[in-house]
Amino acid sequence: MSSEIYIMSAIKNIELPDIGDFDEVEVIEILVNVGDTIEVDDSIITLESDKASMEIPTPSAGVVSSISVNIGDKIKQGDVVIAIESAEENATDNNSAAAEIDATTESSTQIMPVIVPDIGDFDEVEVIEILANVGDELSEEDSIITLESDKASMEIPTPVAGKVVEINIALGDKLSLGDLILNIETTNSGSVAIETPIETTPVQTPVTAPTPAVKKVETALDQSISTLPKGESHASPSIRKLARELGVDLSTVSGTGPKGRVLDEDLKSHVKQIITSGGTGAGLPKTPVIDFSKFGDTETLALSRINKLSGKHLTACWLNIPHVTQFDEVNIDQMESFRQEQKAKGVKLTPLVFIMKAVVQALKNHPRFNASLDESGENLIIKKYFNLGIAMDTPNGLVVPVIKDVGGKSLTDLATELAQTSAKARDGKLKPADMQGAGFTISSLGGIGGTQFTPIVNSPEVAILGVSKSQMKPIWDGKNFIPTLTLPLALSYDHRVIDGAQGGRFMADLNSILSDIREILL
Ligand code: CAO
Repeated sequence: MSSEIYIMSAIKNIELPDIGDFDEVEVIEILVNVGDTIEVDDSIITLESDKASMEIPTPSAGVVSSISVNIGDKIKQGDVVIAIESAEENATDNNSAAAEIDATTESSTQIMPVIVPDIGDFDEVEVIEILANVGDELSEEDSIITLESDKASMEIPTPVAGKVVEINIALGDKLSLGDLILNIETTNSGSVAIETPIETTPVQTPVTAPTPAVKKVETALDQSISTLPKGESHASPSIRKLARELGVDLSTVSGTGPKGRVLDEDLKSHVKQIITSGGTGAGLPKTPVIDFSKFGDTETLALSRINKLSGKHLTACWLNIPHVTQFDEVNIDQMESFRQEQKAKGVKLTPLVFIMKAVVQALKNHPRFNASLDESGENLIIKKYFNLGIAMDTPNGLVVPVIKDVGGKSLTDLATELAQTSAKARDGKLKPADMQGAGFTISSLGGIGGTQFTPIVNSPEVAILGVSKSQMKPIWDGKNFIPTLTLPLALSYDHRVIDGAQGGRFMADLNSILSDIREILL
């Protein structure tokens, strides 16, 4: 029997992969035309949800034979986006049709190289973690390495399941698109989950691992949500690259394209304006660089990855949001006696779980506080779900995981979930999805101390509650000073969205819910 390599052409439907926690996302751009020749990982469409825009890459190369979506369509996972005619190199036994059929159905062991997929507009990105070892049995989509650029860190998943036979990179290596990460022995027949071949093809001869398009989309999403100002995602990779070369922060450029997308001419006119205005732009004055060792011994400590990421985010929040902070003190005698009763029965509840339930009640009464401004800054998107971000202190810095559906959970459920989530946070095990989807954030320093502090609104949210340590205080009841346990609260809000009077009413309502906890306990 003789074997040979031949090229066959097949029509493949390219479907929308799993793009995370989104459904029915709008098509805002179609980046290919019928007849275009596209390579693996070329972007084919841009989708936009209320949270992020994301370019969807093709997992297969070929010639676009039809486009099944239109601008404005709302599409979901599994919808056909385009069809391509692909030329595939196949090895088969040309003497036996039966052998050919067997080959398509039987699984066989093969070594597949896993390469760096298209991770967006990044090049030479550093390996900061290797998450797999030789001999590990991996499932599809298990993370294998973490890369870190100056803008984001991202976990790269394996697109196939199998056993790691060789790791080809080391910590500190700088990787680019297509670099070999590891070799994996797989019994997978080589088909890529998101491809839907219309024609059954014989044994495939993979030369590169299939691109993990699914994870790539999540990565793009994570970046736009957690590390990049929202506007920055609304530009093509080439514009982003040019902006980076010119040192322009794209979030400061107003885009005239669809949905505020920054176009080439927008970037150029922005730069021209800076040049004509004297070259300094509207940037902040720099603080002086000082050699502190002149004054005594010093030590230099590198900021952690989380410090750097949260630092950028907090700076953006601080600079973009006109903050007002309103303070109050709540009589929590009733809550404390209930808490102590529960403690005596062995049920440990910290004040935070009561505060979470009370905040949700107050958010239901004041929907403006559970909202985000849309991109134009002219509309408020009110969230009908009640998920709370909870600021948590970890050895590596501040993280804000999200506790979902707080209204639907009991105090004890919340206490358990808080304990599990803070353990995960401290161990650095939180996933991007664990930190997304909040409508409002609570930062509690009550277990640590202090009488008050002014929390920074966690954009794109519009308000945040700071909680300090409760104290026994003498409160005048009209006749006597009564010893009362009081809880200090600080509500910071975005004054573009919330007026002082609304802030005052929210706080008064929260105060009354917390000082009489019967409503929370129902
Ligand atoms: N007043 C008085 N005591 C309080 C209190 C308050 N407001 N809040 C908590 N406590 C008590 C608790 O009851 C507990 O004491 P007991 O064990 O005797 O009951 C103790 O303080 C420790 O509580 P905790 O901090 O472990 O638990 P929590 O539910 O209050 O908070 C978590 C959980 C994860 C939010 C917290 O551990 C944490 O990380 N806090 C820091 C948040 C932070 O960094 N915020 C700043 C962000 S901006 O940089």
